[in-house]
Amino acid sequence: MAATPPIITVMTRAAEKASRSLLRDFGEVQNLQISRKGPGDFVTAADKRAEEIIKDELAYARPDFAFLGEETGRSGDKNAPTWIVDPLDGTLNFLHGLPHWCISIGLEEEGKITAGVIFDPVKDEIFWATKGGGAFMRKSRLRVSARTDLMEALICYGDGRKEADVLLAHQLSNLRKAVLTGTRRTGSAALDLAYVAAGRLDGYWENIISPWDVAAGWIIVKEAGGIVSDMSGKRDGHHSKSVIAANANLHQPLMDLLHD
Ligand code: LIP
Repeated sequence: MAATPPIITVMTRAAEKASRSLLRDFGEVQNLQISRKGPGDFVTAADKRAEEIIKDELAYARPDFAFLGEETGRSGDKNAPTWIVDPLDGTLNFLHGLPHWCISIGLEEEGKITAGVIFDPVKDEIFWATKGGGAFMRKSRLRVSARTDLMEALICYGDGRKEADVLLAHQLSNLRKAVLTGTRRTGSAALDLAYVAAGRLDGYWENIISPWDVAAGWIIVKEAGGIVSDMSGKRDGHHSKSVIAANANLHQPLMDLLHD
């Protein structure tokens, strides 16, 4: 087994440091100060604290890199390598004490994602990948599922934004006619992508999403042999505000079905 790439060690260390703060807060969600960023879009002191920890840790390790975080926005030279960070993906799950949330850190260089780490502290799973280096959960290599028939696929979706409700209802109606095994909705885009990479899900899509939700998972799915794009099929579309990921057999059939 090759040694862990240094950049992954930097990202993992930052995620693990923030996880200690998040796990403390997760044990006391009833005391968390909560504010609304928008309808159903909550931010907690836990999100903000975690992002500060990650930002400081990454800045110490790579002072010349820029930063784009869900809570603090963009800072640094726009032409520099850029961290794209969701300090707490699955915020609503977290707020309700549902143990399905994670820390997502992606690295963008010249417009492409070159490294990603997704850390689920509750299940103690760290998914990671580097461009051309393969995808892993800790030391175990990840491969997407081998299913070729949508009828047998387990497909996941996200529905965080009400603006997409009518479109989503139409897409789910199409899907229910073509997929026997049903659908899943977990509330964490980053873990949905990690699970596609791990072969636990055969596909995932979300019509409205943010770059920090998908940056890390974008490369983890690709390096696990999957295909990830925005809903128009753009492969470097992590800023496009939509996402669809699946194994290589199902990406196009799923996208065709959702656009039908
Ligand atoms: C969440 C995503 C989820 C989406 C939610 C929200 P957050 O990210 O992971 O897939 O449906 O609307 O965007 O807000 O928990 O970081």
